[in-house]
Amino acid sequence: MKRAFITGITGQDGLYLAELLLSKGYKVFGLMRGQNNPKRELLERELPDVEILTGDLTDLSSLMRAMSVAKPDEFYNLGAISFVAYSWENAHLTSEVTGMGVLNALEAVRLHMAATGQQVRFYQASSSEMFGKVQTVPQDEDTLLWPRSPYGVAKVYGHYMTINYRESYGMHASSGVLFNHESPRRGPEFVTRKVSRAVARISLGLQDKITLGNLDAQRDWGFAGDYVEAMWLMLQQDEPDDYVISTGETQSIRVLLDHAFAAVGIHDWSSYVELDERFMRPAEVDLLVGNSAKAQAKLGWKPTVKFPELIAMMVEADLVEQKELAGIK
Ligand code: NDP
Ligand code: GDR
Repeated sequence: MKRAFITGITGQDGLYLAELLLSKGYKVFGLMRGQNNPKRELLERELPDVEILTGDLTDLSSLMRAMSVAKPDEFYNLGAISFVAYSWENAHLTSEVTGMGVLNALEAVRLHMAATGQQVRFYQASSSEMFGKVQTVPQDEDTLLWPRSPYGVAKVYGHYMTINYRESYGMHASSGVLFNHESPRRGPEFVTRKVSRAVARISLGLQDKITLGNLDAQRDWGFAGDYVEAMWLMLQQDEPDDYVISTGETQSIRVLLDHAFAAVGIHDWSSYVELDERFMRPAEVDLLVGNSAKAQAKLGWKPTVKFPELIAMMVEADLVEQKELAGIK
């Protein structure tokens, strides 16, 4: 039985990845932070077979302790402060967790391998936010990195540190440069889920409007379930490498609104949407669209869910959840 250790187990990707690995027969361990994490109950209910270990990416000794219990064949580093907007207000903390946390994770793996002789493969959750002010369209593994937020800068640090550990210590360390991926499990602070939830509530008469920031930004949005498959595939290769994972199609927030409102039969959303400066960012990433040709050729990976289907899936799930919460039959 293969053993996997996941940081960020309580996040969107952690849940999908744990599900995938359990279905493949892995023994899965997940790192959970805090003495009373509110997501523990959800994790225990949805994935009772995951063994929870406590620790924090900013605490190297907690990672080493977790490693000595998990003894993993594969280490997936998904833990991060991942909300870009929050990263300006908490730049230092974001650098500690999203940046230095990667160094701690790599060190925990390196020291564990040196002490036990065990081989551990490492996955780093890098991000299309590293492309920031994009220098080529579409973006691929060779595109120059130009991050536009403290989050993006921290991810660049983690990305290069992963490459450096591969080159310095011969570690099987791979970095997945993943473009935005969404699902009904997406945190409500991100724009797709913010919209799908609000649209569900508006259609049920529970809310009047939704307040947003920049409607012109364009993102390459895929389905999280597809993207965790790519993470696993990277660690099954003989050689470690870096891969862009994306759909190759980009949509604006306006198009997102078109699809989300259409899912509840509303075709003119203008009276339901308000703009608010508070949701504008000090520096914006205007356009992201990825070229995942390398992953498609080498990993045999490809996305299976199209954008309209993804948004309809999210609105549908939010309708069920909101009806349940409001006691609507
Ligand atoms: P989420 O925000 O849903 O999950 C983040 C996870 O990190 C949570 O489990 C959170 O725990 C954990 N975490 C936060 N701080 C710490 C800490 N100090 N120590 C240990 N764990 C911590 O993110 P996603 O699942 O969407 O993304 C997974 C990874 O992929 C992240 O690194 C993200 O930056 C990256 N990424 C995501 C993309 C996307 O579109 N989803 C695209 C590209 C990269 P808690 O629940 O306790 O807060
Ligand atoms: P992003 O995702 O920053 O791309 O990072 P997010 O959904 O937060 O923003 C996408 C775009 O929508 C615009 N936007 C708004 N965003 C939010 N959250 N709320 C709003 O009200 C709003 N109005 C407009 C934003 O300005 C932006 O242009 C996500 C995260 O998962 C990162 O961790 C990951 O690395 C990247 O995707 C790839």
